[in-house]
Amino acid sequence: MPLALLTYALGLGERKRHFPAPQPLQKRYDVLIIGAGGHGLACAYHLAKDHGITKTIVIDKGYLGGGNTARNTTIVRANYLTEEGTAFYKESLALFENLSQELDLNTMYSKRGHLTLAHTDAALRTARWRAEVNKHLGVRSEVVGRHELRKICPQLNLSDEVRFPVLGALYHAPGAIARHDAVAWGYARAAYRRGVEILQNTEATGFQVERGRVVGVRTSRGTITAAKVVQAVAGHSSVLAHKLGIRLPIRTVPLQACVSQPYQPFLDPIVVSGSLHVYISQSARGEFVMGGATDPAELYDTRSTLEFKEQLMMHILELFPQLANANLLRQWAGLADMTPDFSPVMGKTPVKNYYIDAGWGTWGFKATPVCGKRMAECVATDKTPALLKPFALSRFDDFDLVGEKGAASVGH
Ligand code: PYC
Repeated sequence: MPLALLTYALGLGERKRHFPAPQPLQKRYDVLIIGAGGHGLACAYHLAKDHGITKTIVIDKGYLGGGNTARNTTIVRANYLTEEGTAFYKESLALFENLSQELDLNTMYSKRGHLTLAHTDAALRTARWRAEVNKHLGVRSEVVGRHELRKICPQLNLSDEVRFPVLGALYHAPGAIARHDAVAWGYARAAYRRGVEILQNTEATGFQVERGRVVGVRTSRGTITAAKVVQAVAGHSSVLAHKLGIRLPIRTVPLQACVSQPYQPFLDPIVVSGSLHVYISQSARGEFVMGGATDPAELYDTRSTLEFKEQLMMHILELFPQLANANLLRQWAGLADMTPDFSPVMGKTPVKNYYIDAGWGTWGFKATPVCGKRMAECVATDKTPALLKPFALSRFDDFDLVGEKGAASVGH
């Protein structure tokens, strides 16, 4: 047994903390970020690194990276349907590729290729549409037929003797997976090293507003004053914004997922079937990471259901009958904040000095680096970066939506 582990187990020697114990609160912060998930922490990091703003505090009602950051299936891709979505996620993918070096922590980023299966002519048409938009913006995506599919994913059941035979797929070679908690911890550590404070178990309970400007946040540990406030609380966005009188066009539904026990390497690409309500990848540890559709009703609850598991397994086995004897290890749920156009909401709000990062639906993890970087720019300069402009909250008043439902991996 390594000596460090032994001394730790026996309670000898000094225990090394990854993050220091919280210090007494400062009188006033330049920026207060509500939500210590990947997005909030990435924003804090980029405020410090790109804009020299280090008097920042990140608070969370739970623990660091314990919300949706810990409750997703870690897929990273840029094969969206709209130009706005594709350009945004293209930048995220580029940032992800270099993230381990940037944060000096292995995020276990693993490029696998991403297949969206088409079982109908309509699905093939959407795949072609996405491929054209993606190529136009310099993102690698192409429609492949069954012959190529067999080469990319020989394990896939391409038989015609099934309910919905596979006709082809959208193949997105840069599609990848990463280690979700490494991403959150990496940003937290890098932000902390630049002077950012992180306060866990501290809930935002209300706001202090003076003459239409937010000037502080009431928390379970008292009021914290700040010049600017950012909310990044996926799964609870409308509840928090409502405390400030901001109405968000969001409905919140659980999104369940599960992993199997670890198995030998079997599946390289990430495989998605919108029609069958299935997505699956195999992690570096060998676990099959799987999910399907969002729950049908609005709910703020992360319970797991047997019904979800049964439906999902039925569909998984249509695509991969070889997994019939695989054992499930764990099941969980996150909370998906769904907007009407399936695109996020980022940038300024009607309340001065209050910025919002919300509405991620089922694809927030893959946006962590770009959202952090661009939200930091927005907060620091008070100007909305070009990449964020299409995702303004005001688009729902202006009827200028960014319809991304066709790029969902998740059934709705
Ligand atoms: O957007 O790729 C995705 C995704 C997969 C599972 C949840 N979201």
